Amino acid sequence: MKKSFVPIITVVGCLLCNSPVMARILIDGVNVKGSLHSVFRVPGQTVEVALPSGWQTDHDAPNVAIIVDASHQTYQWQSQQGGEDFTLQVFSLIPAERVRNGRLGNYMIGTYPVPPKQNTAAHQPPAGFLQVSPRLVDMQITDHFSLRPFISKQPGEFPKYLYLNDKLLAFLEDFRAAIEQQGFDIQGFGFISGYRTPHYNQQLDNINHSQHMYGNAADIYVDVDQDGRLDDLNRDGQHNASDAKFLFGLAERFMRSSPDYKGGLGLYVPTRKHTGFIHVDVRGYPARW
Ligand SMILES: [Ca+2]
Ligand SMILES: [Ca+2]
Repeated sequence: MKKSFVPIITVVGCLLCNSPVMARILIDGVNVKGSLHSVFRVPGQTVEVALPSGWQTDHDAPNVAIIVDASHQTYQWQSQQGGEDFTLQVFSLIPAERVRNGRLGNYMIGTYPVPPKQNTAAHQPPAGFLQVSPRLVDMQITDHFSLRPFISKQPGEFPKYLYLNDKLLAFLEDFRAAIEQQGFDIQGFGFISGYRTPHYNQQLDNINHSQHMYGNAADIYVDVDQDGRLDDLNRDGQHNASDAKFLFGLAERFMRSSPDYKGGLGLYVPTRKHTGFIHVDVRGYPARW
């Protein structure tokens, strides 16, 4: 981080601390249940932090508004009863107006479709991009995910740039926990891709309005044994399409039972070129393929 400071806001009356299924903290309306979360905003934007009912800060202010400046910032809250803490990392983005001829520095961003498809929030070009230096690559951005898997896989020197909707991060954390509750010893996911620049997305001959370009999407698989392919989730002794369908079913049931999340789910069975995986996104309305 170029600069960080840590205002400790003490939380008292931690009535919900032992209830993992209940709302914990709302960050710009996103329900965050873990102990580490990150948001990506351009300078001047405001991040609204709302503590759950029953929590108060030592300033007697249950709601906090953070105004983003030109440097990354870290905020931390601690439970007065101990044992609970929450860290919010606010990443300051390079404004999108700085993109020139489809580039930021030497890094190819490409061009976002204009006008946005359907003109929905899910198709609005990012307001800015995070400059990713080598030292940021393995930085944790939530409890179980670092920046690394979300970086566009296109060739190019550092600094690289990306945008992420932090609601995707909350989704991935919650979905990971849901899979764990099914009895799988899962830490993170294997990633096929996270953010894609329009430049890279075009090279992949992908659809014009891919949610990957808007930081809303990830292509993931369960890889507890870390051999680079989807695990034998249905435990039939074989690695094949049925495991991808099993994962898709888990995601479908999770999304259907989670009012916080509406979005896309895509099934990709294994081929000679890639393992089985699923696409997930938080576009705000259902899509299936
Ligand atoms: Ca595996
Ligand atoms: Ca199997």
